[in-house]
Amino acid sequence: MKKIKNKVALIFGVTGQDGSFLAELLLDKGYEVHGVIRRASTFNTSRINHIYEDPHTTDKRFFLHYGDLADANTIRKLLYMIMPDEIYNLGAQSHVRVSFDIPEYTANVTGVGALRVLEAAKDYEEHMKRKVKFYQASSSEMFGATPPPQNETSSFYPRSPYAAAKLFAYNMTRNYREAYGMFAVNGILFNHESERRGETFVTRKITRAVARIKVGKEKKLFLGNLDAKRDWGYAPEYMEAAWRMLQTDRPDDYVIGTGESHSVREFVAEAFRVAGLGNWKKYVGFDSRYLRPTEVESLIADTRKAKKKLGWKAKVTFPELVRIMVEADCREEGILNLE
Ligand code: NAP
Ligand code: F7E
Repeated sequence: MKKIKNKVALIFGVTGQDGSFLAELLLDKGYEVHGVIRRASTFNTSRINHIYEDPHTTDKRFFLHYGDLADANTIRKLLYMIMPDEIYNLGAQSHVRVSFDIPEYTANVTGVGALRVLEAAKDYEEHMKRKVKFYQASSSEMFGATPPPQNETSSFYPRSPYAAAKLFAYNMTRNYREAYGMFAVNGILFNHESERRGETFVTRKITRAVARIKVGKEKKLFLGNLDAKRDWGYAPEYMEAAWRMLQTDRPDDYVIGTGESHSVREFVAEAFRVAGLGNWKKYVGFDSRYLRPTEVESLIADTRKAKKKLGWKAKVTFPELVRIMVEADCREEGILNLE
């Protein structure tokens, strides 16, 4: 890979699934990478521990800073201190179901948090006479009830506080681009998963349960709506797309997905099949706690623009994704071979 020297990136949400893959990708490309982490009473850096070297080594290129998307002062201070070329805002209260329980907090962090970063970036550009590129982690959830396939020109119809907050952040990103000429882009990413996916999102909940059932630690998996359809891809590939968006000549918004959709039921069936557990219906129960007051029924990405302008296309297929995740969770439980 060609190394890009002397570029500095700042990542909000570096401890999350995507943040950890993006940090790896940028370090591989030769960037100096700064990540913002939240103070927590327990360790929250498990996804990035493997790339966080000894702070005393001399050629260190990965740095962590305390901060929070609810804290505008610190965001501003970090920008002036780090002087990044690229900012990736991946930070969010990202759980759709939870956003119905904590709507105000979700609006503050997922929505206004993006505005805080944009405002700090605008201020920084004006005062430092330097340009900084901004990436906003927008979401297919913003399409909500709009029928598939969805692309950059589809209308938005958010169905949760999370989606409404993301739509606010999306619109602020566009507005800062148009009003102040900033290089600000929205990556409208459809669901992307991995062995690092949070344990309460449905894919990881399923693959983790499958592995635990396989070793006898659990007997049953309780889920909500099995009919919902999602366009599921593999997270590391999506971070490559995010990076490419900031390397174009002109800031724009892009839909990123596989173009294929599967139901939660299909994911369950495939995961139990890969693990060799037989009929999944024996193991899966229904719990209404996992239903949402308003559901997003079906998402399928139309990614023609990303293919044309970014030369990006998803490679990992649905069965491959399920296998990657089931095998990783089985390894966690000590099962090294599923054949
Ligand atoms: P994730 O695993 O939930 O990670 C979210 C990150 O945001 C974590 O690092 C988290 O820190 C951080 N964060 C939460 N609240 C914060 C706050 N108040 N201040 C600063 N940071 C905060 O999410 P992900 O799957 O990697 O997704 C990355 C981004 O893309 C999110 O914005 C998500 O909404 C969006 N998105 C995700 C998908 C998807 O399918 N994965 C699709 C479209 C868009 P802690 O580790 O301390 O909690
Ligand atoms: O739900 C159904 C649920 O929580 C997927 C986030 O990354 O992607 C993610 O949001 C589907 C929904 O992801 C359970 O009702 C059934 O229809 O894995 P999820 P999500 O809501 O699609 C978007 C693009 C983002 O931007 C978000 O940040 O699965 N479902 N039973 C369940 N979901 C969960 N979590 N748990 C269940 O037991």
